Amino acid sequence: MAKHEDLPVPIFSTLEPVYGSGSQLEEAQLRFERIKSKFLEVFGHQPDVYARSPGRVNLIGEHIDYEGYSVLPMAIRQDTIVAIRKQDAGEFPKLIRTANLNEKYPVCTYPADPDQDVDLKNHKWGHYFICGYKGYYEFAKSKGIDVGEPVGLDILVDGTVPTGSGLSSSAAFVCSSTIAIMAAFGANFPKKEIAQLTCDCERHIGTQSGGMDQAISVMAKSGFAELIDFNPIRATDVQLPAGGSFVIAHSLAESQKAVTAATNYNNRVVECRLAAIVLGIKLGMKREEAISKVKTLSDIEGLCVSFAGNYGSSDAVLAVKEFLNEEPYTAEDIEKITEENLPSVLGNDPTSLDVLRSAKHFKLFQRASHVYSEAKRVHAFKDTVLSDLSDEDMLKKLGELMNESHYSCSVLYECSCPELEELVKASRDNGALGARLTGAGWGGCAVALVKENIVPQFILNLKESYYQSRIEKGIINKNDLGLYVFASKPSTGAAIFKL
Ligand code: NG1
Ligand code: MG
Repeated sequence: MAKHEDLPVPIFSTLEPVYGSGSQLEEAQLRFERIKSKFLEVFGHQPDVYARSPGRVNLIGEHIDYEGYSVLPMAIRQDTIVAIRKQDAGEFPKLIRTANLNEKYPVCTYPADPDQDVDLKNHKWGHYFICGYKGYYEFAKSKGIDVGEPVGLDILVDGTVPTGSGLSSSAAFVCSSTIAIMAAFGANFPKKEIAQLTCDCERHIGTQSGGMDQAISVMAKSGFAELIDFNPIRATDVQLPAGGSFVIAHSLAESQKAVTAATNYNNRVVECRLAAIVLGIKLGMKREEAISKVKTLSDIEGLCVSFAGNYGSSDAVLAVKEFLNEEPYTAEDIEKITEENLPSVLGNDPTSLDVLRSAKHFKLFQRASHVYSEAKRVHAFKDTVLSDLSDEDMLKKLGELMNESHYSCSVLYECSCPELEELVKASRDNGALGARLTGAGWGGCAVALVKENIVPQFILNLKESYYQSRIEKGIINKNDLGLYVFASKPSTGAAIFKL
C-alpha cells in the first residue's frame, strides 16, 4: 500500500470528507456558497475549483525545524480556502487578481509572470499567493512539465486561521494557494513533494522558515498529531493519549513575522547558523569547511555528540557548555574565530544582511542550548506517547515536557513576550498539566494540555483570568471570545474540491 505522504492531495466532489456532518458541515456549506457568490460578483465568472489547507498548532519542537530537527504539530480545524479560475489563453487582462471575502483585505493585482519578485519592502496580503504561484512554476520547471505561456488567474480567499497567532495562517494560505494553482492546471503531486515545495516557496516572503507548517498542513491525518522529520520530509502518525485535550488560547499580541523578520525570526536563524559554524571550528573542523558546509546545528550534532561521548554522555548540550561563551558575542568576537567577515560567512544573502544590520550581539550559547535540548524533548514526547505508562502518568509527563519547552523558548530563545508569559501562567494556575507558547512566539497563541473532563471549566476560568480585563479595555469583543480560546482535536490536511 502506498504511504500516506506518497499519495496526491485528495480530490472531493462534496464537503463531507473534510467538514464531516451536523453544524460544522452546514457552516462549511454556507462558507462555500458565500465564496462562490462573491467570486461571481468580483470576477463575473464561477471558480473552476477550490483548495483548502489547515492551520496547525505545534505541540512541541519550537524553532528547531529550520535547524533540521523533528517537530510534533497537529492540524487544527481552522483553514484557508482558495477558489480559483484559470483564464483562457487569449483572455485579458492577463493578471493575477487576489480578492478576499474579508473586507479588511483589498484586491491585490500582479502581472501574470512567475519570474516576478515579491516586493518585500511593501508587504501586502496577496504576496503569500505569489509565493505559491512562483513555487508552482519553479516546481513544474524542475520536473520538466510544460506549463505553456502564463495566463491570468482569478482568486478568492477565505481564511479562518487567526493571523499573526502562531497557528500558521501563512502556511495555510501558501499551501491552499499552491494546491489551487496545481488543481487549476490539472496537476497533482505526492503530498511530501508539495510539502517541500510549499516550504521552499514561502521563503519568497523573506522569512528563512523551516518546513513544519507546510508539512503538517499538507500531510495531516484526522485524529493524529504527526512527528515531522526533515531532509527528506516525512510524517509519522502519533496517537495522543486518551483523556487529554489541547486548548489553544490567543495572547492577543499579534506577531507579524514577515514585518519583524530581521530582529526576530531571521535573527534567530542567523544566530543558530553562527553558533553551528563556531562550534564546528572549536570541535576541530577546518575554518573554510565549517563556513562552506555547516548550515544548521544538526549538521554538527555528530561532532558534538562524539565530544560528549568522551565524558560518558551523548548530550550535545555538553559541547555547547564547553565551547560557547554564555556572554553574548559581538560580530568582531565571531570574526576572530571565523577569520572572515560575517556578511561573507553568511553568503551575503540579503535577509541575513538585514539581520546583521540590526543585531548588536549574538547569543550563540543560549540559542544552541535551546535547539539541542528542544530536539531531545520532541523525542521524549513521542517516546512517552509510545510508552506503557498509564494515560494519567503519560499526560502528566507530556505536560512537564511542554513546560520545559516553554521555559527554554522564554529564557534561552527569548521568543516569548509579557502577554504570553501571563497567559501561560494563567493556564497553569487554572489546572493545565502543561502550557507553552506555540509557533514562532513574540505574540500569538499558547497551547495548554488539559484533562478532558475539566476543559469547559478551564476555558471559563481562562476567560475570567486572562480575557475579562481585555474585554473591559475594549481590546476584544466578548462575542468573539470563541475565536481566541478553543479546544482543538487533530484535524485533516489539505484537499481539493470540485463541487
Ligand atoms: P509560525 O509563526 O506559526 O508561522 C514559524 C515557522 C515554522 C517554525 C516556527 C517556530 C514559517 C512559515 N513558520 O511558525 O517553520 O520555525 O515558527 O517553531 O516561517
Ligand atoms: Mg507563519
